This record gives sequence, C-alpha cells and structure tokens, in this order.
Amino acid sequence: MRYPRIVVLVGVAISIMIFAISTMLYSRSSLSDQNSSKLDTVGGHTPGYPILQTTGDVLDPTSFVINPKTAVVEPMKYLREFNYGRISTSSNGTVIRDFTLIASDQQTKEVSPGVFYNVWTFNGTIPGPTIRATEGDVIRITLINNGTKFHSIHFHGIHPSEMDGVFEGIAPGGKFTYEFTAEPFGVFPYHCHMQPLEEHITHGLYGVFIIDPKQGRPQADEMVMLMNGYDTDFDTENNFYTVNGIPFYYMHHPIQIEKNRLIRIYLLNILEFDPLNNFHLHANMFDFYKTGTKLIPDEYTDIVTMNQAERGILEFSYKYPGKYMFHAHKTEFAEKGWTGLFLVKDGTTQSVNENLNVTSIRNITDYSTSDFNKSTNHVPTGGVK
Ligand SMILES: [Cu+2]
Repeated sequence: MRYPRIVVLVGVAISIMIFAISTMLYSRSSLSDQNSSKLDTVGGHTPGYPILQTTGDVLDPTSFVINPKTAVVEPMKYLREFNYGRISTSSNGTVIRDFTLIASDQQTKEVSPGVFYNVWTFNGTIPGPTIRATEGDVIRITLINNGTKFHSIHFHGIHPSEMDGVFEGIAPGGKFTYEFTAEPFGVFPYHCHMQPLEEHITHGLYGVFIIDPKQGRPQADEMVMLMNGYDTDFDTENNFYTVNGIPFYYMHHPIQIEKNRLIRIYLLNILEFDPLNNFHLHANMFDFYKTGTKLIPDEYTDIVTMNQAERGILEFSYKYPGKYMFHAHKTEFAEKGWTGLFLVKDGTTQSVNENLNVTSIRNITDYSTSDFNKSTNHVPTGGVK
C-alpha cells in the first residue's frame, strides 16, 4: 500500500521531533545526576527529590495582642503560680490542704489571637491551676461541676479506688470531694477521666499536681510547663501546639531568669492525638528527674521526649547572659506554637527586656472560687512551703 506524500512527510517530521525531545530529556537527567553527585546534598531541594510545600497556615499569629478578657490563660502568671490550698491541721498534726476545682464546658475563649475555641476548664483556665502539697499531707479537692456534661478528676499517684475519679462521674450541678494522702513525691497530671476521654482532655480539663519531698529540694527559681495542643477544626489532629496554653507566647514574652541561678521546671506532656512530644533547651544541658520521684537525676541532656501524661523535673542554670530558645524538637510542633525564649540576665544589666515589646495579660484568671488561692504562693524563689 502506498501512502500519500503528505502523510509520509508528517510522519518523518513527528519522528524527528520525538527523537529530539528524547535526546534533550536524557541529557538533562544525566546533568541532574552529575549535579546530585557533585553537590552531595540531602533534602527537598536536591535535584531529583520532591519539593515539599507547606499549607502556609498558622505560623506565629501572636504578633498582635490577645484580648485579656477572652484569653484562655495568662501564661506568665501560670508559669510560677503554685496553689497550696487552704491549710488546716488534724489532731495528730497532719497537714490538710483543701482545694476547690470548678469544671465548666460551655465557655468559648481565645486560644491564639483570633482563634476562639470551646474550652472545657478547671477554674476557667487551660491548663487548670497547679496544685502543690508535701508528701504525707492530706489532700481534699472538692469538684463542683458547673458544666453540662459529667466530669471527674483523676489524679496520678497513690490513692484508694474510690478516689481515682474514673468510675464515678459527677453530674452537672453535682459536687464531690476527693480525699487522699499525698504520695509519693514527684510531679503528676490531674485530668478529667470521663468518656470519651480524648474529648474531655483535648478540650482542656487538666493540670499539674506537685508533691514535694518532706526534706524539700534545693532553692531554685521554679516554674511549671505543661505541653498541650488544640484541635480547633475537630479532625483529631492538632492545629496549635503550646507550652502553658497559648502558642508562641513566650517568644513574645521571654521568661526572665538570672545567670547562674538554679532553674527548676516541672514539665508535663498532656498532648492529645500526637503520640510524642518533647522539650529541647538551647545552649545548655539539664539534669532530668523522670517523674520527679527520685532526688538523683536520671539523665544529663538537652532534650527529653515524653508520651502523653509523662512528666519530670528539669534543673539547670545558664552560664552566659542572652536569649535562648526552648521548644519541641519536633519541627511541626515548634512551628505551630511550641516555642519560647529564656532571657538570661547577668544581674548587673537591668531591664534587658525594655526593648522586647512585652505585653502583659492581666486579670483574666477566671477562678470562680475566691478561696482557691488563699494560700497561693507566687514563689519565684522556689522551695517548699
Ligand atoms: Cu470531663
């Protein structure tokens, strides 16, 4: 069969084009391979590797101020606030500490500038107040349920079954007093234990419970850090990660500490949905006391990784003044809010923070019981009361 002349010509032209394109592509890929081996680089920008793109959302929204009336917590106040309860003594001399926690689940508060979320809280804040006692004290915590769902308080530590806060939920409008002896010494979570558990936790019903050893710990500048997250679009993945309730807060309001002063951090991870979280300290190392139940450190490190409810005590001091980051060494968490700064002052140069644009959030603690804080100590110097 004979093809018309025009068909033959078109066929030849197409063949030439295909050959030319193939040759070009081959030479490009060879060049790319040569570049790869020459550069010997790793990552998304290496030729031949896919380029990762971010969604571009979140990334440090705290360049403007959170309204103090709507913020979920005042992180700088929370940092060093320890609640010792209303203290009385039994006939045999045992110290009794009474606390009141009010659960609520109907408030909407600002968890990041412009981001409002239905928070479930103990005493109006996320995290709930830090409860502190000494081993051997009798702890009495009255839970008042002002919410619309059943709630409870489950303390970690040693106590009788009926004080475990798991099987008996407190009905809306109800009230119950948990009572047990504080043991052992260490740092513990407390949280609601009603089902579905992840819902009660991710909305914010948790806090830190510290039991001091009878002999106390060395004097230090003490602080509490609780690592959490917020799933604000309800897809069981966190959109924000924080230490002490508001993403990036301590980046804009650095924690001021003194050079050579012993710093003690009671650290707890309560993060829901993500299996792990961690804490990394820049330009320094710390002693780590796992769960805080021993007086001898378990590790000397600059990073500690924790599953949900794991916790411990960090001790360190800075040799040199300046600004130092601390953050999750999980990049996603750090970039979605779990990042902060220490500002180390050398004790002679004052007000290094004057040019840091410090904005304070005041009067937002929504404690519904005026007596909860009666023996609250703002104890920047640490020690045991
Ligand atoms: Cu609950």
